[in-house]
Amino acid sequence: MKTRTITGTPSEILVEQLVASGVKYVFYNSGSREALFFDALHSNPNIHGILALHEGNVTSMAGGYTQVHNQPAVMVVHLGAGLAQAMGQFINVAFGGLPVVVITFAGDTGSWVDRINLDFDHSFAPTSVATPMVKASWTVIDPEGLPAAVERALKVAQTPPFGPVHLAVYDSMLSNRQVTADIINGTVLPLTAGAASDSDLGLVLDYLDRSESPLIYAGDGVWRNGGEELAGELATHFGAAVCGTNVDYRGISIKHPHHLGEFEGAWPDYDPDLIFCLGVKHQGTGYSSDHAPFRRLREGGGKLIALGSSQPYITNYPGLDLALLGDEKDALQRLLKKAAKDFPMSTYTVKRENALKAGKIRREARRNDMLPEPAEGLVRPGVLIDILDKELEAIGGGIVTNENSTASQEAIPSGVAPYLNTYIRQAGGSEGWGVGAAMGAKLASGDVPVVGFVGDGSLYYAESGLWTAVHHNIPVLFVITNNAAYGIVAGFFDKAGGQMSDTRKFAGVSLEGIEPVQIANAFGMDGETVNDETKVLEAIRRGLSVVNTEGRPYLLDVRLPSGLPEGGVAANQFRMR
Ligand SMILES: Cc1ncc(C[n+]2csc(CCOP(=O)(O)OP(=O)(O)O)c2C)c(N)n1
Ligand SMILES: [Mg+2]
Repeated sequence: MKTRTITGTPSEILVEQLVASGVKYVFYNSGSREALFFDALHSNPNIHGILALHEGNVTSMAGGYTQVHNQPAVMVVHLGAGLAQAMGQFINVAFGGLPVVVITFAGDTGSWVDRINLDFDHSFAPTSVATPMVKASWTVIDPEGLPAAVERALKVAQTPPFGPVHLAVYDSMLSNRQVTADIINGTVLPLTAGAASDSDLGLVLDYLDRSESPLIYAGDGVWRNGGEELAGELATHFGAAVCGTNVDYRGISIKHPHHLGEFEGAWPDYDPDLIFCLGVKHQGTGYSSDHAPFRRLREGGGKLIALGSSQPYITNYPGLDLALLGDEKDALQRLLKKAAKDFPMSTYTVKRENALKAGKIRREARRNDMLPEPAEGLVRPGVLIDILDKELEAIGGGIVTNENSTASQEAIPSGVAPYLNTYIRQAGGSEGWGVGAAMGAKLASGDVPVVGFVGDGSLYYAESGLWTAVHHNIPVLFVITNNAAYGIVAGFFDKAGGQMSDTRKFAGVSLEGIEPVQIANAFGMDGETVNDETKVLEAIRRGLSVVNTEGRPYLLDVRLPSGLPEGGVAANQFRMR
């Protein structure tokens, strides 16, 4: 183990340890009590502070950063108040199991007074608000322990199951007294789960071989270990249909021709006799219907098996026939090797045809939904997503952080591996992720282009993030799918069958009279409105060229058909005068 002793202020020691651990960025929002910390951060040329103007964006940037390569991100928010503001976006970090380390400072609310502005009561614990959202949290009292606490936080965040960690540091450490401490050199060694046994993997192959209609339900455990393509190959080999979760379609690319889309819609349609849950965290709605797929499987004599690198990947499956803990990529490599030898691909031609047919039918249905009749002055969502996907592939592929449901990546045409574009989703469904996530993704991806594909409603949770893109010159192309509504919510209001659906007047979901380009301009970003289908191609090309060639952020406000339900209009809502 390599350590070196340094003397400096606690703030300098903290920053020095972050640098020694290989942390390149600290995502933050500033506050006055942390003056010496931000001074030390800004003075160190080996690490960069990235400023967001709201803690939601601090969090989504840090989260988006980790979603590209699964390496840890560090963020600092101001005291208890900043931490509380961050928590809305922490839903995405927590559900995604993202290795984000959040650092806050906290005052002593016991010795002299029991009220300090913006602080939580430390008798209750400075980590209390974060507790439900993090994997571990510690309050740090001794400045000499800062290096160890930082290294431990980074290590725990990236130990399977990956997840966020909170460090609350007493703000008595923000003074300028000199402290001597041991800095721990070197990034935390990447950890992988152990390997599943040969005999257990043999059982998986037997299940796949014997099943008439296998369904592989793949999730984030697969891409975290770099197993996406192998997982796709396994599905192709055995003629298994594929599905994902609507918060993560990367386990097996949505472009895989066997992909049926989201599990919820896929299983009733395909009626599998085997569900192979592969590195996927299943979640539900809190009702007994959550177990419906597994009940149906059991009643039909089907099998339910799960393989993943840690416990969350086997948690929500009642009555598993086989549960395997092991690194997903390693397992996939060995499964494919053994399959090539003992389970010839030609055996599964009929199953492959069935899976292909099912994938095609479901994809076409989704595409049709996104390609209604053309309308003057509007761009159909299917046209937009097709062009975006194609143009990004044409320049070698990129990352799309996708926070919209109107122009879903579920609708893009299938393709042949290797799939060049990566679609990243907000892992916990908490709105306000897309603007920050795109910037975090870009900081992580380097030269790989990033498109922030953001619904209009989603943009308005986080629009000040556009300023961050300008201020730090993070060249992201923001594409706003502007349907002037909380479209998805409006759809549910309609289905609820209340007065709004009877009168076709919808309250609380119409977002008329907002101009995203003006918002971008006000924050110093150029942009344009696109309201003609024939102009989408050139606008996307121009946008990609601005970000990739000129190296600055840009925004396209794409006008889609109204997100209100058919025949719906905005209700007249309360006006004070
Ligand atoms: C923090 C949070 N608040 C509220 C919601 C409920 N919600 C889900 S989608 C959505 C609106 C999304 O609007 P937009 O981005 O315009 O997407 P569209 O459905 O119109 O494509 C809202 C408010 C949520 N998911 N998260
Ligand atoms: Mg919308």
